[in-house]
Amino acid sequence: MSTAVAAVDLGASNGRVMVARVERDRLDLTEVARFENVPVRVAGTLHWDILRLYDGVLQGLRAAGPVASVGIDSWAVDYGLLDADGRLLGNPVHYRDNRTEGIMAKVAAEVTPAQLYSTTGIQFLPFNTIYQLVAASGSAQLAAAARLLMIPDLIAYWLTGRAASEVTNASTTQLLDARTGDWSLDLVGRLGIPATLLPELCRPGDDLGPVLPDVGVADGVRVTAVGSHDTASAVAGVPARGDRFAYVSCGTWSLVGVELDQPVLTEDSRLANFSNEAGVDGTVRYLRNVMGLWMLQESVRTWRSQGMNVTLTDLLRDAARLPAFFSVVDPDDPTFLPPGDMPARIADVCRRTGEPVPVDPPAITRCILDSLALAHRRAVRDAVRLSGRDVDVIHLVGGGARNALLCQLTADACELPVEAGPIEAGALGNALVQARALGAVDRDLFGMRALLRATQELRRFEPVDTAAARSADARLRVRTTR
Ligand code: LRH
Repeated sequence: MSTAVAAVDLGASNGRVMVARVERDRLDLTEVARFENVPVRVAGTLHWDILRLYDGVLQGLRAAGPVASVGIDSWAVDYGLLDADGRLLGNPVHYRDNRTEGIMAKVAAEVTPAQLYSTTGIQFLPFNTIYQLVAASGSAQLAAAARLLMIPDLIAYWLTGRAASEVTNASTTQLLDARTGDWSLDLVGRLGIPATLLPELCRPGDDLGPVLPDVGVADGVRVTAVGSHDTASAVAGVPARGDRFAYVSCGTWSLVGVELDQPVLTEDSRLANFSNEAGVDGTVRYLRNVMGLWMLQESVRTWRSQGMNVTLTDLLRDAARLPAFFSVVDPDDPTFLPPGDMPARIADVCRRTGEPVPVDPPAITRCILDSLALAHRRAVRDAVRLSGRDVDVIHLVGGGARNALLCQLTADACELPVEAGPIEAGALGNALVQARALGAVDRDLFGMRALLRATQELRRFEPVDTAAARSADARLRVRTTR
């Protein structure tokens, strides 16, 4: 007897509803709906079109057919605010909006970075929820807010009426205490954030209740909390054999790191800007955010808006013919974070650092992929050094696993084999946590991973040419101040 569950996986560029059929030794995944996620700028602020996304979720659930449970995961850090009647107060703001510029320094004046890190263990990224809330302080909207719900929690609330904050995503707020796993009320108080905004925490596998009848879909179907941070579900969906592995969850972002039992809260870890995000089953996702395929997505968008007829297939084919690691940038340069003309910014950074300036789309594509592979190298090496965890293999999961050139370059740059796939690691991790909560599989995290190894298509890339990456890495270290 198989159990069917629906995994809702919302990403920065699209959302998907997938149906997984799970048996003791079988796991099939079918996409039943895919919809675009197009942010909208209103009065100078970049927003998520959350009702359009919710509608996509509802349509997907209608298309899913009978399922026993629904689980929702999405990108991290962003939230909606509800008033005392439970109504949404405006569209959630996009983490790439510039309202948090300069806010990190403001927070540092209240709570030193060392204190903030030793409490939360979270990487300093300008868009973390903590900075978004401080940026919004004094606004009429925040004053009117009774509750804050992260994006997947908001969708779950609309489906069930239950307001809870799932812990893997809550950890990305930079407001959670990494040792206790609870909200840091001390931190929240010091920053003047009303503690009443923060809902009770729940964990992957918790039952959030049935879908309400007036939602009009999947009436009575249970909603189960999953690793609601997409990266948490993707890491649960890494088909690793043991614990000697690093992962690259590669999509809009590359999230690069290792899985641990305990957080690493040292000064060295803070200085290397590593995060201890909460994972499924109490694990720690010790990782760094690397800018990811955003740089390529945004370049393609720019070229198309300039009337160029580029396709990803052509770009990757032409880029593969160019010399390796000829021109590289540091993808973590904050200049690459906002939307806009990416090729122009890459050229500027190359000029500034004395790298050859890539001029045409294939050369720019090549520069992005080489640069990402080098950033993967640095993050894997830092994770190993700072955590003491040795690794024999890198699992590259998510949409980036389709990109054979990036997988090979990552193997070359990291000097380690790369196992690529599954592409849908997030949806699979989401579905397996639900299936386990329903009793359809009786496995721990590694048992679930064995099921993934047995059922999903994986490709292996051995390191071939490691010298070019090594010398480009050395060159980049000298040329950039970061
Ligand atoms: C990837 C992701 C990542 C976050 C970013 C905001 O989708 O969730 O883990 O840092 O989006």
